[in-house]
Amino acid sequence: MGIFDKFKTGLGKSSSNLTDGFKNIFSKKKIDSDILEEFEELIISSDAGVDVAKELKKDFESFKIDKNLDDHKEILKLLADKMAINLLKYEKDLSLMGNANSSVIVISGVNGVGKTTTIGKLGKYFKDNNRSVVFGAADTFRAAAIDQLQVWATKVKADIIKSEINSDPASVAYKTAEFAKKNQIDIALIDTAGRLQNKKNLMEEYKKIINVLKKVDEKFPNEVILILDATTGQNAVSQVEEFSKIHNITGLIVTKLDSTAKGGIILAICKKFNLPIIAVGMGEKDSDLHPFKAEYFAKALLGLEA
Ligand SMILES: Nc1nc2c(ncn2[C@@H]2O[C@H](COP(=O)(O)OP(=O)(O)O)[C@@H](O)[C@H]2O)c(=O)[nH]1
Ligand SMILES: [Mg+2]
Repeated sequence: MGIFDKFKTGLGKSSSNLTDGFKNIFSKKKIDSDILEEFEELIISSDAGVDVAKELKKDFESFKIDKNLDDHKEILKLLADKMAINLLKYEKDLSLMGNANSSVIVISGVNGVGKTTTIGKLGKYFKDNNRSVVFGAADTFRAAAIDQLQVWATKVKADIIKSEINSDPASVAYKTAEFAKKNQIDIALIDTAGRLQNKKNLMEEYKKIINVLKKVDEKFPNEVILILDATTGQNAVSQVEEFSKIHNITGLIVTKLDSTAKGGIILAICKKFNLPIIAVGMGEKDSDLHPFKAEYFAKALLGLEA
C-alpha cells in the first residue's frame, strides 16, 4: 500500500463523515446562508475548530461563486489545495531526525495517548532507515509499562535501558543518554509516565528528566515531543497548553487518527500552535506511523484521490 492510501485508510472515519455532509451540501443548488452555516458546522464536527471552519467556509463560498463551479470534486480539490498550503509549514522531515551525533528525544504526554506504542513505531521507522536506536524505559511506575517497551525493543531490535519498577525515572533517562553518547547510538527515545493526577509532581519529574539529560550533554534533549490522542478531540488542544507550561515542546505526534471521525483536530492544533507535526499514528501496528504529509492529509480528509 502506498503512503497516500495509508492516509486514506487511516483517515477513513473522518473523511466518510465529511463526505456524507458534503453530499448533502452539494445537493443544494444555491448557496445561501443556511448552506454556508451547514458547511461550517460540518467542519466543526470534525474538531477542526471554529477559526478553521470560518476560513474554510469563506474559501468554499468564494470558490463556488467566483469560479462558478458546479463540480463538487473541483471545489473540494481547491479546498484541499488551500488546506495543504496552510499545513505545509508544519511538515517535518522525520528521516532527518537524528542526523546530529546521538539525538535524545523525550516522549511526553498523558497516560494512554500512545507514548510507548509510538516509541516502538518510531524505533521501527528509524531502524528501517539504518539508524541505531536505544529506548529508555523512564515510565517506572508500572511494571507493565517497562515490559511493554521491552517487547517493542525486542521486536524492532533496539537497545533498551531499564530499571526496576518505582526506580527514579530521571536516573533511567540519564543512563539512556549516557549509553547513546558512549556507544554513538543515533537516536535515544525516552518513554515517560505522564500521570496527570498530581500536576506538581509531573512537572517536577519532567524538569528533573530534562535537567539530568543536560548534564550528559548540554544539547540534550534534542527534542521533546508531545503525543496527542486524536480521539480526545478538543482536549488535545488543552493538553498542548498544559504541557507547554511544564516543558518546552519541539513537536507533536497525533495518534489514533484511525479510531476517530475527528481528524480535523490536526487543523485546529496547527492553527493554534506553531509546532511541527512530527508524525501521525493511524493504527496499532509497527508500520502504522507515518511522517505528516500536508497534501496527503488534506486530500484524504476531504475524501479525494491522490
Ligand atoms: N488504533 C490505534 N491505537 C493506538 C495508536 N497508538 C496507540 N494505540 C493504542 O493505545 C493504547 C495506549 O497506548 P500506549 O502506548 O500504552 O499509551 P501510553 O500510556 O501513552 O504509553 C494501546 O492499546 C495502543 O495499542 C494508533 O495510532 N491507533
Ligand atoms: Mg506507556
